[in-house]
Amino acid sequence: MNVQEIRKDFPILEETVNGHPLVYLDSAATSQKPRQVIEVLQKYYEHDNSNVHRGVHTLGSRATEAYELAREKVARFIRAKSAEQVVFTRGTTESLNMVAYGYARQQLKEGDEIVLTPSEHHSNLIPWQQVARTTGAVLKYIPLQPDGTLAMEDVKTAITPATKLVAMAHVSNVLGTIHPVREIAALAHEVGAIMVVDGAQSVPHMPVDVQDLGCDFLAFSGHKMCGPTGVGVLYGKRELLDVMEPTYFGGEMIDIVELHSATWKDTPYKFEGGTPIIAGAIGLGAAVDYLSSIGMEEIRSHDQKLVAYALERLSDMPGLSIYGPKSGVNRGGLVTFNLDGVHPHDVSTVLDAEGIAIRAGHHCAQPLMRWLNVGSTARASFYLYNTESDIDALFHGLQSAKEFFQHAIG
Ligand code: 7TS
Repeated sequence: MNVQEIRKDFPILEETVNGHPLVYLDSAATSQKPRQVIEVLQKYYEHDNSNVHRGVHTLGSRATEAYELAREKVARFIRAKSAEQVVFTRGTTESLNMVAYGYARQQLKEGDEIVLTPSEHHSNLIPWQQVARTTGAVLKYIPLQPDGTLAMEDVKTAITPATKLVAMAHVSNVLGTIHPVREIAALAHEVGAIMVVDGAQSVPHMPVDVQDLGCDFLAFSGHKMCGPTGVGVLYGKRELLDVMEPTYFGGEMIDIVELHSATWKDTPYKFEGGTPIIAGAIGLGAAVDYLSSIGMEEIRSHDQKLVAYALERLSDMPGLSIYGPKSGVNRGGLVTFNLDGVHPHDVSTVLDAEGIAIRAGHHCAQPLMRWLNVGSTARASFYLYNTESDIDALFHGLQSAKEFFQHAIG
């Protein structure tokens, strides 16, 4: 993998920010977009733009073909058995809400248990709280080990015959922990529960094979994997998508409409009411082509190298606390930290003055912040276009932040 060549694909990396070359370390929030994706979007709007599945005119057929081809590309990317198991959504949040509203709210009843972890992103937490509120199901949490990982013994204790649904992130957006979702899915299936995987931070960064993982649903977002914003995916097992209710009702998702009733199309169309996310899906197809041309194994090992280097450089810095597993081997490409006595927003502001973009805040994981006993944290996250020199820039930026605040505090 030639990172210097890859960097040339990303026009935004030529930006200067506050007089410095941009060092973009916020890909877990959203990734940058390569020219190959931007060009496909531009070409679509300039040459093929039309609504899909409707008109019989030439542009309509071209747009429909491109949209359905994108679905096939995504299906191949996650090794789904068929393209019909790929539903285009607005992103991970919408995908998870669709499962909560269209599946769990219909299928769960009082006393059923939903098993989660305390490190979930709010979008894999609040939908299940809503399901619990309306069905009387109960939320149960697998405790975290001190480094944020899960102990299999605790997973086995949490999953019982009352469990109907297990939901967790494949990779935590704060701790970088990679959860053993394949093993956990097998435990869920032993008791007849389904496994919902939040793949927002895994699908962009490592090979994900839904058949190998055995997950029942997988949700992810296009914008974190070199694709445009506003598009994401819900993958589901066919038999579950067949019983799952649509969330939105209206044009294009129907089969026959009478004055007092209607029937739906088959999956995935029954979930894509209204004009779908046409350009977004086509852009996501281009992103999948781009990532595949580089290779997900290569991207994963690049992330691993960067995170190991970041942990090595940052762990020696006095006054810096790093959260999550201490080794880069079984960890996603991000490092979350705090600098003693300095608010993460201030850390981020000082770094921004040097052109370095990181994220500061609660990362949509307030229960996890409480578990870490902090209000917020700073986070640097890496992707295929980052280099060790980006991490060196972070290290020097953090040193200047430390000096600046030590001086300011006196
Ligand atoms: N799940 C995880 C694990 C995430 O990291 C995110 C977004 C989501 C769900 C929601 O994805 P969306 O595309 O629907 O918004 N995470 C982050 C983040 O860590 N910083 O900004 C967004």
